[in-house]
Amino acid sequence: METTTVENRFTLIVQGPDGGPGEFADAVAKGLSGERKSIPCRYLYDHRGSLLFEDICALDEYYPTRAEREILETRADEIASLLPENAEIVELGSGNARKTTLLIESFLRKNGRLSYNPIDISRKMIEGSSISLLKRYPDLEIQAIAGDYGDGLELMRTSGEGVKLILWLGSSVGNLDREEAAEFLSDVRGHMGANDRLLIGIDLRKSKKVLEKAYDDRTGITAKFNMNLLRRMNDELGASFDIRKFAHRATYHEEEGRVDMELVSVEAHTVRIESIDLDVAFREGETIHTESCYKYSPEEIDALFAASGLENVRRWLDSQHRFSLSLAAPLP
Ligand code: AVJ
Repeated sequence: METTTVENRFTLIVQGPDGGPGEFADAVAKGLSGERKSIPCRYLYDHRGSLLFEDICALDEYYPTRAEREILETRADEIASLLPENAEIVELGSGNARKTTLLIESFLRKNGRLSYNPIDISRKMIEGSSISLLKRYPDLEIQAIAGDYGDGLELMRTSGEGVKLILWLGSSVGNLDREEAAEFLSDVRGHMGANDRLLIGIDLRKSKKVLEKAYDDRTGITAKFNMNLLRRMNDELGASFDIRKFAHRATYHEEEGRVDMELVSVEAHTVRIESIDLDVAFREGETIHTESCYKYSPEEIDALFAASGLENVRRWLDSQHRFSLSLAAPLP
């Protein structure tokens, strides 16, 4: 009997750490000096933030993860059947890859073997999830990249011969504004061959009530996730944020189809950030914008694809029509 070790089925490429602490410092200096304070949302996702985000995914109020998993549970075999036998999977922002397991199993059942190429910014996360997948599935091979999406896509173009199924799950596209989303997907499109496909999960527009609860749960996990940014500035930049002086707020702007997450200063006060030699004055009620989460109608998804050189091959919704999973092909 032949046994394969995990090691000879695993390759990890680590892209140079982009920016490091200096980059965070620059972003904070820029984001907190202007008239309207904001910090780019990717800084929410340090290791502690990523773990809190995993907790968010298990919340009653946070339906997107369950809705997307429901679609994958019922459609993974069908998705596998729409791709040729030599197809490999490339995943953008794989995280703990829990939902991906459903697809991996369908592809393995159908094709006997599978090459899986996850890309994630967190080396710790990608190593951990890769090792556990390889232990579970002896016919799986993993070439992982710890880096950003751009690094990953570039490497995908030069490596691998099979048809690619690119996964972008979890409505991560919602963090980009609508124009940036079309730019990024055009970029993805540019890296796709004629037979490659994109499987993208996108959260749908829905009632303000449901959305605001999803981003402000009663147990306060999302608040903790948002506040973690203040802790991160304290730990990494020598800032002196008193987290009791800020409150978490999530507001759905119906017309724009966007949830905004903010930190609201509950009183007028000044915060010193030592490493960037900055004193930041807050008025009572003043906000720091920390994340935008765009929601789409089915028509807006079609428009997004059209603007990106993609066409919809098939679209699936969960039973409550809260979330969309689309298989898209490059337009010639
Ligand atoms: C990671 C962008 C998909 O918008 O639902 C969840 C982020 N922030 N709760 C989302 C998030 C607070 C999440 N995405």
